[in-house]
Amino acid sequence: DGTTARTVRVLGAPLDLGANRRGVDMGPSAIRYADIEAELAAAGINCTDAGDLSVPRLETSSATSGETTRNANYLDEIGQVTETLATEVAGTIDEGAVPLVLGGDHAVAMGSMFGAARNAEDGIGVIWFDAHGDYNTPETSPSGNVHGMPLAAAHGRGEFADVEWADTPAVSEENTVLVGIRSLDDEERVALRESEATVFTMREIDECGITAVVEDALEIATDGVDGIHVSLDLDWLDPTVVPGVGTPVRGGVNYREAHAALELVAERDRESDLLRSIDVVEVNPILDRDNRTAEVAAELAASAFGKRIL
Ligand code: NNH
Ligand code: MN
Ligand code: MN
Ligand code: MN
Repeated sequence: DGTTARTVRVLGAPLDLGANRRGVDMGPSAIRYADIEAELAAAGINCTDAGDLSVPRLETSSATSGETTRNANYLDEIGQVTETLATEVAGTIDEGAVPLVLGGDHAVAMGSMFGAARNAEDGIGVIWFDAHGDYNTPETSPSGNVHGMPLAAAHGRGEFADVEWADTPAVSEENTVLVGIRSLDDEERVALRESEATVFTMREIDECGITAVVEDALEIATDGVDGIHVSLDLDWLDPTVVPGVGTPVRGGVNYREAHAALELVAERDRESDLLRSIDVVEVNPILDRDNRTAEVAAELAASAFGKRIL
């Protein structure tokens, strides 16, 4: 209705088992240090911080956990985190707040999406801001890193259909939009092409501009559903802007484009309360310079919740 201020609940998810670079588990601390609370306050948001989920540590996990021989490292541990986080996210939404999940590697988005979908009668859509498609499955992944698979998991594709916590898809393919993509693995590309998801690569942003692309994305993602999940992988931005990410890819969006994109999400949310949950992931303080990437993460989150200049 354009007047109700959002209440945001920050959930830290310091997971690093989904990626092969250590340090991303410190993302939640770095984003808090970048004063996400003040950024959100500036956006007029009531914000509470629920602290960090307890997640299994790499030192006490085995790479080939469980009885499976799947090419998906730590999938059992990550599955536990997914279920815990999904419960937190669903509970937060039930209380009328918007969960803001701080990663952690992008595998945490599975918990966000399965949680956001849990009590959504008409389902949810997703906008995936990322350099990567994150559409691998254990049978296609060249790396075995689960942070390259969360969107495929949310669609229940491939072997995820046999995984208990992923066998009911969280998101319909039709309401899934990827934005800013510029790095896909071969089989991942094939899977995306044959899916119903919409992919806007950097080319579409160059050609049509960020505003037109995100407006289209919002249209597609929100069609017929209860709300959308927004997933922001910081490597969506150009590495010159965000040095603190584990898998940088040249040619990303700049700071102003990223702001414009998330401001559009906020603007649409003011009109129609579409934002159900959001996660901000892949901030790696060890690779960062002066906490710059965490600061960008905090600022972009505030933009998504309606921080305005005027
Ligand atoms: N596509 C690669 C993989 O599956 C890299 C994924 N890395 C990401 N995704 N950061 O956003 O291993
Ligand atoms: Mn990602
Ligand atoms: Mn409904
Ligand atoms: Mn990425």
